[in-house]
Amino acid sequence: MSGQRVDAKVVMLGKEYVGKTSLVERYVHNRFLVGPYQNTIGAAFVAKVMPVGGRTVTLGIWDTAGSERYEAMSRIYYRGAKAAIVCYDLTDSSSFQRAKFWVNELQNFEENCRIYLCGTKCDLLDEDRRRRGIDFHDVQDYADEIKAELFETSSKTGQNVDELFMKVAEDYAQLTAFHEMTEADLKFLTRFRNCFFTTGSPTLKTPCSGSGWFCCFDGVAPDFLLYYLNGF
Ligand SMILES: Nc1nc2c(ncn2[C@@H]2O[C@H](COP(=O)(O)OP(=O)(O)O)[C@@H](O)[C@H]2O)c(=O)[nH]1
Ligand SMILES: [Mg+2]
Repeated sequence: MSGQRVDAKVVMLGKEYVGKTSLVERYVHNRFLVGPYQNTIGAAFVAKVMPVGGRTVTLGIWDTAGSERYEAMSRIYYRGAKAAIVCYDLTDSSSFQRAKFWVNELQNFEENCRIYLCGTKCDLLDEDRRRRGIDFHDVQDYADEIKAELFETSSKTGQNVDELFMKVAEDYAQLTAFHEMTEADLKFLTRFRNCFFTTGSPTLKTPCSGSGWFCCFDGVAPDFLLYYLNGF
């Protein structure tokens, strides 16, 4: 993939055999490979271009090995990642414990990386509900606690796979929209220092005393505004 511009680095994490490689295969090649299990050695890289709104985002996906033997290496792969898809097998509760390990790692060492929890192999639950190894609500509570998105996917049927990666790309595109505005908007916003502004285009309302930024929003604060404000 040399020479291809990658916008967002995405890393696949999770215990061996949870289905990380299958998820990438389904997403990138729209296929599900059957046959003897092939464990990923070290890590594999693929890139895929996604149209998001009027833009294109190239996701550069690192598919890691997942086994404890390669744990130290995985750290290299999640460094600088914008998103981590932390996988667990819906039928294997131990894999969920292992997912928590990766979440802790990310929280400690890569705090700007967004976390997407992904429960894999949901087709197995369609076959037999009793195979669910982790209660959905427990995972949802955990996802809320760590501010992660939660998806349940099947690489076998394709269920929710595109949706997962689309969400990753959309979130990333939204985040970078702030950055693209930085220069011009910052100059613009500087004119409104010490003023109130309303949602939409900032309009001068009531000048106020004191220093720093003051703002009041008629509706929901536009994200980019909060971004600037937090930066001050
Ligand atoms: N039924 C079912 N099996 C899956 C699914 N995803 C992966 N598998 C199987 O689980 C095993 C491990 O998958 P793999 O993607 O190699 O896991 P990895 O070690 O996390 O990369 C393989 O035998 C896959 O065929 C799925 O969505 N449904
Ligand atoms: Mg693999």
